[in-house]
Amino acid sequence: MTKVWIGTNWKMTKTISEGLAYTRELKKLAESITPNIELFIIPSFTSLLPIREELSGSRIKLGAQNMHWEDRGAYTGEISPRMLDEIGIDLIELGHSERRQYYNENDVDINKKVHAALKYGMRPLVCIGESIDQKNNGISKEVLAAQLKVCLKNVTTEQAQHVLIAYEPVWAIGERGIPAEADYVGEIHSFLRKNLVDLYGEKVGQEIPLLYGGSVRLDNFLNYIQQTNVNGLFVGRTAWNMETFSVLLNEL
Ligand code: G2H
Repeated sequence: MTKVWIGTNWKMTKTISEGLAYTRELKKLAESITPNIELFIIPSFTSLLPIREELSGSRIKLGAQNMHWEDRGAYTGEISPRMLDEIGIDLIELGHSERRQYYNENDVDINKKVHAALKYGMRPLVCIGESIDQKNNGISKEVLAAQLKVCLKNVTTEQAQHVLIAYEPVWAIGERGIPAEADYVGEIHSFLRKNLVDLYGEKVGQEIPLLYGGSVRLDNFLNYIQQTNVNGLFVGRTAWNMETFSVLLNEL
């Protein structure tokens, strides 16, 4: 059965109590949805430990929104892989465009974080995406190929089996985002798949999950998920509310 990855990044939205209430509802829902869905949630750091406990015995995977690459050190305000490993984190979201835009993260930093995550057995969920200027100038594919190459630098074929990629065009994200055309998403995902096959060979390159994210809504998610090489959806606002998220999950 082909797996479909469906997950949500809560960004900076839910408190611990709000997050726990959401998680309890999602746990119940997870028992009734199709088993081929790999479901994951990515709360804020403050909620990770209580939510880890709440998720005990559940199929829902837990992710963190960011991480430093060093094990420890004088990096005020940062969280290390050692700390996340202690909580029992399954995956780490790295390189979201909001991290790149507001905190100057670049592909070289993301590559260091990818290696740190792999060292601790956590799956990196690497986010890549082009800006509207890059798209309008016709260089989306060059930009994405470069992001992929640098973010995955020195990642071996064996390690690549644990990597997930999320394509999130910057212009499609958030309140002001314009939802992408499904055909465009399909074309980009096929391009990314080819790049992954070039990097890691046919078997591993074909198996790396490619998720799509950016204004995924109830009126467009089926169009995205039906595209070849779209292996999942990375959802923001539509998944923060259980009323809408349950509709999406039940229709897959
Ligand atoms: C993009 C997405 C979450 P939204 O960041 O992956 O958010 O669906 O709200 O555009």
